[in-house]
Amino acid sequence: MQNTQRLLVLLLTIGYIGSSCQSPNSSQTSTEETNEIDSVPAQEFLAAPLISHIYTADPSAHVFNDTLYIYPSHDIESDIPADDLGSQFAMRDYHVFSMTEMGSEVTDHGVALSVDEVPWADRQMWAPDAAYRDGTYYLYFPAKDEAGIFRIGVATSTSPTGAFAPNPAPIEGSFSIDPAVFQDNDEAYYMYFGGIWGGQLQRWESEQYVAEDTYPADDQPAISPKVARLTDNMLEFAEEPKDVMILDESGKPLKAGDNERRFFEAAWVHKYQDTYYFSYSTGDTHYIAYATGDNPYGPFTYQGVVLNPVLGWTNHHSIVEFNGQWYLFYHDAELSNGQTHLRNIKVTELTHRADGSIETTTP
Ligand code: FUB
Repeated sequence: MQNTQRLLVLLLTIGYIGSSCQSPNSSQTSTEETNEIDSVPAQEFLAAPLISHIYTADPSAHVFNDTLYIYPSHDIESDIPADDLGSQFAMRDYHVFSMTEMGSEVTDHGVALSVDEVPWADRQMWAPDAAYRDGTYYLYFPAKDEAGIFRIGVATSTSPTGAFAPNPAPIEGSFSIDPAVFQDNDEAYYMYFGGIWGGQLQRWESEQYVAEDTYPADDQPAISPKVARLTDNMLEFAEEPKDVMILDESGKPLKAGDNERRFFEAAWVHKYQDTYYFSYSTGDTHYIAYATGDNPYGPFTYQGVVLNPVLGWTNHHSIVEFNGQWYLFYHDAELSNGQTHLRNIKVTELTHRADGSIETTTP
């Protein structure tokens, strides 16, 4: 890693520890109600927050009927102490946002789904995604059940903005976090998912849940994200989830100790000129990285960095084409002055170079 990048990661890590030590009863407690969010100077950032009346994160953007819809997490204050499992991310509902064109006003369509409406879900509604098929919109979301195990649920609506009606049980065979649904040209839909540490992927390595965190040795292949094609009704996995292999330049799986490149969470797939781009967060090294392949199952070969570290510990994004321009949606913690669990979504243009590589964005 270059020295400047090391410094940036160090500063962000310090910021994380500092923010997690702040009292939840600090002045930020009332910001959601009063809309008085103190912000650090906007000129230090590449982009301004898209929304400032509530905290939002993990923006999954899609274009439906020529309108851009954003399906983010809704961050909230919590008195749960911060830890490496992300217990402080105590979100309880989702809002949907829309923009008729880039730069236009962002409309908040209100609560689209609440944890209180989902029979199987108990807490922590983390990063969602959405899809459309045959007149129905699908909202996919992770949440912990009463046993504290992350599962992935689905809810449906005839409107892209909801309200969404949840299925009574999570998707059978689902686990971990951060679902991202990609529609290929042949009308097949694939769900990518998974996250280590608080996302619990490391607890499923033996294909059943083990309430203990075991990680591969640094010189062993890293834990892989998962992919499963969805059934035609979009409500179930059509197959057992498979490993998404991310390879290095010599065709070997990235190693568990390769923290700057290995998968951590926040999977996303887009297709550009017949190439499949699998992008993801490297978690504790704070990058959005990407790897490319020639089919939706991979393997994908590591290519580089889409987004450098943001203010706040987590990095999470989506990539979408809207009116002929590609965009990178992401979040940082500008509005909360770096409080990692109180984030705000942003957008900037994304460039594919002539050789297909992606220009790195510094936020
Ligand atoms: O928002 C909660 C979690 O933080 C998400 O699921 C992760 O991707 C990270 O952004």
